[in-house]
Amino acid sequence: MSADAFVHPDEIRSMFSSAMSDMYRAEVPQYGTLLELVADVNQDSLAVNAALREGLESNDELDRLDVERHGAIRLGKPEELFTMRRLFAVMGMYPVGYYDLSVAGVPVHSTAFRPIDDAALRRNPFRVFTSLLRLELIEDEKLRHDAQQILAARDIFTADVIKLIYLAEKNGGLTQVQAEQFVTQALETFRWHSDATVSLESYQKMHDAHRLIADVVCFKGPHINHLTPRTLDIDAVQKTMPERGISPKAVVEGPPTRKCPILLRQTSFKALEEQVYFVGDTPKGTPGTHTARFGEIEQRGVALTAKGRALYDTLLASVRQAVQINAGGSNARDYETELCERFVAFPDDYETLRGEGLAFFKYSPTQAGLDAARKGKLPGTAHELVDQGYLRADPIIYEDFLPVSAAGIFQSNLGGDAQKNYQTHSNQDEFEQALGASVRDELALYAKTQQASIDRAFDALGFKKSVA
Ligand code: OOG
Ligand code: NI
Repeated sequence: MSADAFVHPDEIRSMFSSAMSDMYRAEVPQYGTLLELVADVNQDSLAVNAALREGLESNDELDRLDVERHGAIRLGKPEELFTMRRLFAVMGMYPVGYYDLSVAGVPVHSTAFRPIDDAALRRNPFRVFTSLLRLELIEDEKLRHDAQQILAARDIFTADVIKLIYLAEKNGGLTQVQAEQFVTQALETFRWHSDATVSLESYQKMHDAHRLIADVVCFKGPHINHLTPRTLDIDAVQKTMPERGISPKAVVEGPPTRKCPILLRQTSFKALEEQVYFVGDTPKGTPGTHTARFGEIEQRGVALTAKGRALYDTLLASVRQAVQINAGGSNARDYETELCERFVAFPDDYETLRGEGLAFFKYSPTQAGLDAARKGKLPGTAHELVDQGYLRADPIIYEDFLPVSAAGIFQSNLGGDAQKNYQTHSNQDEFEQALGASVRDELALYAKTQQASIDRAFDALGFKKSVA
C-alpha cells in the first residue's frame, strides 16, 4: 500500500486529541468552563499585547493555541507502558524525558509522550504525561502482592486497538477508516469507569497506603485524570477562576511572573469527588466515592539550555528551602515574594537569555539580512547577525514538563495527606525496560531545532554553516 493511502500520524493525533477533549468535557463539566475562561483570557491578552501576537504568529504558534493541551494518565504495570508506547507511536507521539517523582513522595516515574519534530509540533503539540506506578515502593508485602494480583488480571486495551496497532506497525500507517476506528478504540482505554474492580475494603487499604495507589490499582483502566489548555496569562486565569466557581491551588508552580516567560507555569484545581461502586453484595455494588480527576492550566515560555536549567533549578531549590508551603496554603504569599525576589537573578530579556546561552532560539533572516546578503558577504555568527539586524531570533517554546511542578500538581490533587518520603533513587533503566525503548533527551531536541534554524537561515543568506 502506498504511503498516500494512509492518514498522517499528525492528523490521527489531532483527531484523538479532539475526541479526548470532547469525552473529558462530557465527563468533567468544569473542564468546559475552564476552556471558556482560558479562551477569554487568551483573547484579551492578544488584544492588548501586539508584540505577543506578532511573536506567536511568526513562530506559527497562534493557530495551534486553540487546540493545544496536555493530559495525564497513570499506569499500573510494565506491559501497559510498553503497549502505550506503541499506541502513541501510531499518532506520532514519542517518549521524551524521564521524571522521577518518588523523591517528592509520589511512588511513580514518568515520561511525556509528544510529537518531536517542528512540523508535527506546529500541527498539534498534544502531549500525555504518563506515569508508571512503582509497586516496589509499597512497603507492606501483602498489600504489594495484592496490588500485583489485581493489576495482573486487568487488560486496559480493547482487542481491536491491539489489532490496529499491529496493522499500523506492519503496514507503516492506517487508512482513513482504520484511523477512525483506532481513535474510537484507543479512547476506551482513557475513559472513566465508575465501577471499581475491587471491594471497598481493598480500596481502603490501597488508599491508606497512598491515594495514588488506589487510583491506579482499583479501576479498569488509566482514566485520563486531567486535560490542560495553554493560556497566555496564567496570573489572569488564576485570579478569575473563583469568579467562575473554580478554586485553584494556592500557588502557581514553576517560575514567577516575568516579562519573558521561561519553561512552564502551572496551576490546578481540586479533584472531583466521583460516585463509584465497589465490588459488593448488591448487583450494582457498594456505593462510595473516589477523587482523582482535576483541572489544570499552563503557560509556556522559552526552553532553557542546560546552563539556564541549572540556574532555574538552583534558584527554585533555594526558594523552596526558604519557604515550605503549608498544607492549607496560608503562607502562599511568602512563597511568591521569595520566588520573585530570588528569580531577579535570572535575566529577563531575550537578548541576555540568548547572549548568555541560557535559552534556545529559532533564527530566521530578516529582509535587511537578505538585502545585505545580495550585496556581499555578511560576516559573523548567528548572534552577531541578530545584533546587526540581519537575523531575528524567536524563543523556542518549552514542550516538556518540570518534575518539581509535576510533584506539586500530583500532591495538590491527592489531598493534604502527610507527605511520604521514599528512600529510593530514580530507576531510568527499569523504566526504559518496561517502555521497550529509551526516552529522548529533550535538550538534544531543542538544540537540534535551534541548529536546523541556523542552517536554514545561513543557507538563505548564501553562506556556510555556523553555530549560535
Ligand atoms: C500528573 C501530574 C503531572 C503536569 O502537568 O506536571 C502533570 C498526574 O497527576 O498524573 O500533569
Ligand atoms: Ni498536567
